[in-house]
Amino acid sequence: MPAPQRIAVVTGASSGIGEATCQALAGAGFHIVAGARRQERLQKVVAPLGGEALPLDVTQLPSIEAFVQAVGARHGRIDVLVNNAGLAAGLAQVAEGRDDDWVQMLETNVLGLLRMTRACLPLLRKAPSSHVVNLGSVAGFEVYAGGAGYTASKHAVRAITRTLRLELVGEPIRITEVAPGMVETEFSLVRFKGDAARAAEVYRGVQPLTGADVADCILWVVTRPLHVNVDELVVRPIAQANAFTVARRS
Ligand code: NDP
Ligand code: 8X3
Repeated sequence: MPAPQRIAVVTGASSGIGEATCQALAGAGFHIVAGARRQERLQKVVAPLGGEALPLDVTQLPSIEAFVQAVGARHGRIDVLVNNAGLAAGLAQVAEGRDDDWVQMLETNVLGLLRMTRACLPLLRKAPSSHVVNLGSVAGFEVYAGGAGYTASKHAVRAITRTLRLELVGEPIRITEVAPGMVETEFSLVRFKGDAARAAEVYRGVQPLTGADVADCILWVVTRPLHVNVDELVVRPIAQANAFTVARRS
């Protein structure tokens, strides 16, 4: 009997790294279940891949529960969970920081990832072997002025990933943090609340990573032999040495 198609759940799949990850994993034979808030965008991503789009707002516990319940009812297990949904909101220093920005980043990047992982664990345990990939960032081990809310959230992703590694050891569940540097997606447009000129300035004079570059890393970690756990993978553009040291062409 042929092995059943492996199920990959990708959060935040309506754009950027999540969208590219759906494409990369579908290309490797996974059945994709994609979640995000923007359903029209999500449908456009999964339709050509033969995948499924389900509404998901990781800041809302009932939304997470409905999403995971639907995956369980349809597939009975999860082989790969990519916790990708996330965002930065603003670049204000702490003295001028906005509560709603901090709450949104922490609710999405930290609580959303924690709650999504907890909800998916029973289905990850139903697969013969499974894998959780968390999207961290170089902001998970570096800091920069104006980044306190975001860097705190990505430091937390790093801590959660390492904690899960301890808690899951002995089970056939791999756990990886993929930590990219600068990737040109809708990330900066979201951070600067639709200010396209300010977002474009982030990538001026440099060739950033693309969502596909990061998806390639995710594909690589999940396709290693089952006894190989890539604990963390840091990837940046060649022109970026750390979060704020970037060689730009004039
Ligand atoms: P994008 O803005 O292009 O994509 C973010 C995705 O997250 C969207 O699909 C968005 O979908 C989804 N999302 C946001 N909030 C929620 C929510 N509450 N519930 C469900 N989905 C949500 O940015 P990226 O692709 O760059 O970001 C993906 C991940 O990569 C993030 O975790 C980010 O922190 C991380 N990262 C990005 C880097 C970069 O330079 N771009 C570098 C390092 C890490 P929707 O709005 O439809 O819900
Ligand atoms: C995104 C990278 O440097 O903008 O996670 O924080 S950075």
